[in-house]
Amino acid sequence: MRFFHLSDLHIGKQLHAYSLRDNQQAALSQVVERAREYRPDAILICGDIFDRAVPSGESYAVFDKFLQELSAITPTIPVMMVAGNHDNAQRLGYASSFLEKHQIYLSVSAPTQQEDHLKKIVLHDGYGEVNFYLLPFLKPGYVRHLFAEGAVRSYESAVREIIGRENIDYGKRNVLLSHQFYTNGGQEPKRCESEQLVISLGGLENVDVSVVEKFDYVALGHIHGAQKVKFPHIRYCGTPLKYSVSEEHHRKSITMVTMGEKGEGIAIETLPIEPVQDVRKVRGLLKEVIESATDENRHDFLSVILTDEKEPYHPKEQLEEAYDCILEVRVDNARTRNRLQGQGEEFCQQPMEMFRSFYQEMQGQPLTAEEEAMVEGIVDEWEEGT
Ligand SMILES: [Mn+2]
Repeated sequence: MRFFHLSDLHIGKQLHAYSLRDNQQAALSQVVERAREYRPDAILICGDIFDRAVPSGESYAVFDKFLQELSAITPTIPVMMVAGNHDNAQRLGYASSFLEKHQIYLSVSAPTQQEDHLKKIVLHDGYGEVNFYLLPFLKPGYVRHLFAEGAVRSYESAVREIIGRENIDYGKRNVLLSHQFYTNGGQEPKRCESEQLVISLGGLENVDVSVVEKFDYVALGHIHGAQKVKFPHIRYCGTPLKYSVSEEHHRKSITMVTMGEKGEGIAIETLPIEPVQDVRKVRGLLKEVIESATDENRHDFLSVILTDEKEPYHPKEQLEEAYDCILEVRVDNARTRNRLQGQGEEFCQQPMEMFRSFYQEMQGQPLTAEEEAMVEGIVDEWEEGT
């Protein structure tokens, strides 16, 4: 049995102010091409299908096109999906019983009634059956009422209890789809900026992998960099695209899992997804950065750090003559470094950092160098006054 493992599509996500629609569409088309080529027995998508709880019409169109292209492949490849923390259960669950007729299986919420159970899909190969358990993102409060008082006190106990009540036969081959923050004995997976995980105090969102290690494969979503958690068979496949500058060195891929007989172990391969526009950090003098533009790289998303001692006039505008998508421009020179040292890094950096991210959030784009200077002036004045 062979299956593709995907997660965190975040359809509709923007990178700074730029739409990623074409990039997302291209990445999903590559998944379809690979599916035609490798003919997996199933495609698993482990949460955060959409970036927002209320996806745009355009986002639905991208997702719809993806499902349509997949379902055009014959024989049909079953698709299994669980909701992530970014997805809205009701919206994602729309028409799910209709979709099942086309072997598209969707689980959007954990059991809420005593008689409810995890959605389980059974596929067969030459070695017998493989059971796929679909566990959507859950918080302890969603399921606490199903158990004795005090049984569910954390994310970990919630996941343990919810899996425990399924009476899974571990003598068979079982696969779990899950979208949670799994850790290895308190050791956190490598994270990046686009995840926007809210880590509650005391790490209560963590679920130790011991809770799921008896599955033959655990297909995870939530963390955006591909990685195993403790064991090769417990794995985050990562996003299909780079969703933040902090992911510039990630190699995005589809995880392809081949499973043989029970106890034989699994084989994992990664099928690269080639980006249309790469996300890159560049550093140097304005002149150098501009001169390094080529026909191939000028469409990439760039995060630029300028090292000019004499600060250039309207650097973003100048860079935009050479490149199509400038995400942000920062300056690193004697002035900006002295400022930090002179005033005590933590103390003075904070208001500026906070304003930068506030502005980004409100305006969908970073401050220009001029605006940056203006706000810095205001912060300076305020600091002198306090
Ligand atoms: Mn995500």
